[in-house]
Amino acid sequence: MKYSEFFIPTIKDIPSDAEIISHKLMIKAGMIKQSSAGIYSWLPLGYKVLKNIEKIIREEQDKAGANEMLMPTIQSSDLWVKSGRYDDYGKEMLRIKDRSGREMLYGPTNEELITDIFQSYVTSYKELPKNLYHIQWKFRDEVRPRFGVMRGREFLMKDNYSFDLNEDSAKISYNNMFKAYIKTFLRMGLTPISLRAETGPIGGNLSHEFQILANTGESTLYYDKELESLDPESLDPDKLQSYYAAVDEQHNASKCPIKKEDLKISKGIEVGHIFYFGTKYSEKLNAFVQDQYGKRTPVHMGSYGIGVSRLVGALIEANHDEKGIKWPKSVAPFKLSVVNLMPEDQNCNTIAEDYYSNFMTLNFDTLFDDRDCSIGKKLSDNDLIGTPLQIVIGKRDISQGVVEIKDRLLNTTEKIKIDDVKKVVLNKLNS
Ligand code: 5CA
Repeated sequence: MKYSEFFIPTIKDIPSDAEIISHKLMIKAGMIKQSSAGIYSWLPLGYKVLKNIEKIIREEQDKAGANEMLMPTIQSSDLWVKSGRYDDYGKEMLRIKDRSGREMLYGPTNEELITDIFQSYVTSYKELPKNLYHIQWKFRDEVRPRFGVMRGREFLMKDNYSFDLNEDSAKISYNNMFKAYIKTFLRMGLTPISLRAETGPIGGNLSHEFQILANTGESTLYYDKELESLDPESLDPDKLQSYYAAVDEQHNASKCPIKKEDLKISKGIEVGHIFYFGTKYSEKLNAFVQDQYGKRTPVHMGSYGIGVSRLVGALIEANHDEKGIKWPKSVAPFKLSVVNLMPEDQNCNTIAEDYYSNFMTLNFDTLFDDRDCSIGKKLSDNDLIGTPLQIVIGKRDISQGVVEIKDRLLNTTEKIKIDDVKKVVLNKLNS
């Protein structure tokens, strides 16, 4: 993509209601535009990141055996009346009447709808277990939407729902998702800390929250230091769940079961939440199957959420400096910038275009900064939007036969011979 053709409305003046760094940087870097309180348009740069995050989540869900589908955003109130949550959800639910006066709502979550879909088709234990998910916009009329996409009213969530014959089997499904979550967040370059959590309006008695470490996070976490060095190849959910981890309110220093030297204290942001709630919805919404003895039995369910749009903000909270965003490679909107500081110089142009076409041909999403603007603006914009690797082409360097390669994540620059650049950058992109 040529910068001159891409819509990145970077701005200098940040609205005063942007309190936290990720919100400020998302607006400054032209990623989102508020449309009304807690509701945002995703501009091209922001949308690219959102899609990259979705892709990692989708790949890990598919690998874990979950089936992707898509349920509507607008639901009828009927199923919610049956589950008993139509009143319970209170003002957080956006209620809508259609033209014939039927009560509809913008889904804040999908337990009711998915349970109804399941019960329409599945009648035997032989068809279990099943795990269905979708990535769909939700609406919750939060009392105080704030922090940009971190606590929006409209937000994108990946939510799945597991169906099992009994509790033992449901716990296998739960642990399977637990593991998929850890892998998902590790792939995004984040450090996930899992902890036992309250179940709130979703219900049930087993639940874990997934927080990611970020110095600017809202929660204070106390946890076993082992949780900071997980190996994605050998994750044992039972073992992970046995490590100590707690938020402020749960932590009591005098009762903490681990040694002081093993205890870490850091700030975190909740990005995922999983629940096992047994037969809470299946009994009310008639999701019964015949078991191996021919007896009708309600299915055991779990639900599993990841805040997809919140992750964009959380990733920035975990990865930024005074110049702007530092995207981990796996989610970066562009993996590489080719920054031509001298577009009026034929030599610089030829070299820049050669690098650009080379990396585009190799399928690396590359931003070619071909703009006619000051050198300072070019350098600061590329740092602000956080491209992890940057090839900076300047006239003086070229006359000495070199080009600068900047690693935004390590904060290093090196001069590389013009002819070695492709090889060196390719190695870095693949590492
Ligand atoms: N039905 C369950 C799991 S599918 C559920 O709704 N869980 S939840 O309420 O915990 O939400 C799941 C995830 O969505 C949260 O961990 C959080 O990352 C994200 N989320 C929740 N509320 C918001 C919000 N207002 N803005 C942005 N993300 C949110």
